[in-house]
Amino acid sequence: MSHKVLIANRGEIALRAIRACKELGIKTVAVYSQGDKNLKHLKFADETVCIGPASPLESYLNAPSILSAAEVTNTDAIYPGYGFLAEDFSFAEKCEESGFKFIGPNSETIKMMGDKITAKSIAEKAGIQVVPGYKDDLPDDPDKIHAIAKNVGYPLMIKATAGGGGRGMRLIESEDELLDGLEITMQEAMNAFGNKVVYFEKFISNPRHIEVQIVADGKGNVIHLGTRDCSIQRRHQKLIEEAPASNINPELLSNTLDACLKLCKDINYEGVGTLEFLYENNAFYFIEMNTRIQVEHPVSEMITGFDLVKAQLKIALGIPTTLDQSKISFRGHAIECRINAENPRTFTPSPGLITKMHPPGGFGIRFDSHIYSGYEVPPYYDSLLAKIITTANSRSSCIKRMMSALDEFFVEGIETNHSLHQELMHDDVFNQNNHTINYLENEFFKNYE
Ligand code: MV4
Repeated sequence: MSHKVLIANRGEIALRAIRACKELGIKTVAVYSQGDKNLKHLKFADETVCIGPASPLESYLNAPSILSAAEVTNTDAIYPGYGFLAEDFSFAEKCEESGFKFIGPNSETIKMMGDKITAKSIAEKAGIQVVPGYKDDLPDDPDKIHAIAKNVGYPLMIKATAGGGGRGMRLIESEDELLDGLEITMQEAMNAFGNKVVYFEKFISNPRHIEVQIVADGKGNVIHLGTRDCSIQRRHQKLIEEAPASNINPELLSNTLDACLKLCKDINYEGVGTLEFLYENNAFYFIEMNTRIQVEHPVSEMITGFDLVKAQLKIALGIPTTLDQSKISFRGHAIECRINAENPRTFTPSPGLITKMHPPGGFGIRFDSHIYSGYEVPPYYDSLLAKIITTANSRSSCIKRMMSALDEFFVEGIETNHSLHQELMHDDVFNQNNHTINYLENEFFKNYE
């Protein structure tokens, strides 16, 4: 049976998805906004449909328009990628109701994991350690709220159950900030998500950000592709990711990975997914689960040889595939640098015409990007231009390979964070693997001021 997939995304992930479809003999429909008519993947799609004006709300977030495009092209399934509608349970629900397969978990699972309190409870039941805190209903009595917070301990974080990815959370350093902070966080959560329910967590002050990649077929077969360390970030925008995460106690790691598999089996998970943890003082603390493919998926692919996007497509379309942990082996190290169209110090976006560009290449180097000489970066979307991924036997040779890939790579016409990556590849703390989630903002930039 032949399949047709509509790719409801843009940029590098749309290109990544088309490449995977082609390998599987799947027909593709690329949808694009009026600001995106020069996107590279449109040239490789079997069909293209314009879904609206450049503004994301009117195009890539416009569910009726995307579903109409699926209807007129006689699409079987919709590939959401990351961002946009990828974790929007109501979009997945609309796909289900309209007879299009949403490539990912079902809408109930997306909704369940989108509620962070529910996600934490599910994780606990699977035997995963979560950040200690309080996630029951809060009483009205201020004294009782104070008692609960004191029991969690200061500093603590108030997080919106409908938040995630750094949205809807607030640090409370001491009891005199508690009641006002609670009120504000609930109000902000109501405004942003239409849900004011919040929970408390002990503040983990200086952790690494480690995540576990999962693949599940919805029939009880679940595998993991190990860990990624995504600690190099600024304002919740990751800049560098690597696989595997280094220096983790093997027994703790093995127990944590087993518990991640158990979680996915417990909820009969289907598709790829990521369990996010904070890691500090030899302990993993689950924070949330992402039910989509992630930007940084290539580093996990490179250390395992397992194609995550092809797996997504096969699982969703019912193309036979075996998920067998004993067939997964781990080899070497991989690092990804995200090249963004932005000033490397101020992070101000820098859209515009790419007058010249040359991609890096060679052994152990992968370049996932939609840009080309003459491409104009539109101002309407996120600034990701390219992902440079290097793979080598060890972390240190992977870093050296990244230095040489970065030296080959050039982009002219717009500003990029290329030079920031070069500095980081030469940075002592990064090289010694002594960085946490706070390093880039609190130490690296301070040293360069
Ligand atoms: C935390 C935390 C410290 N303690 N929770 C930010 C994104 C969201 N996924 C969870 N986040 C955090 N939750 C407790 N209890 C610190 C962060 C955090 C962070 C986490 C991962 C990667 C980068 C981060 C940057 C700032 C704060």
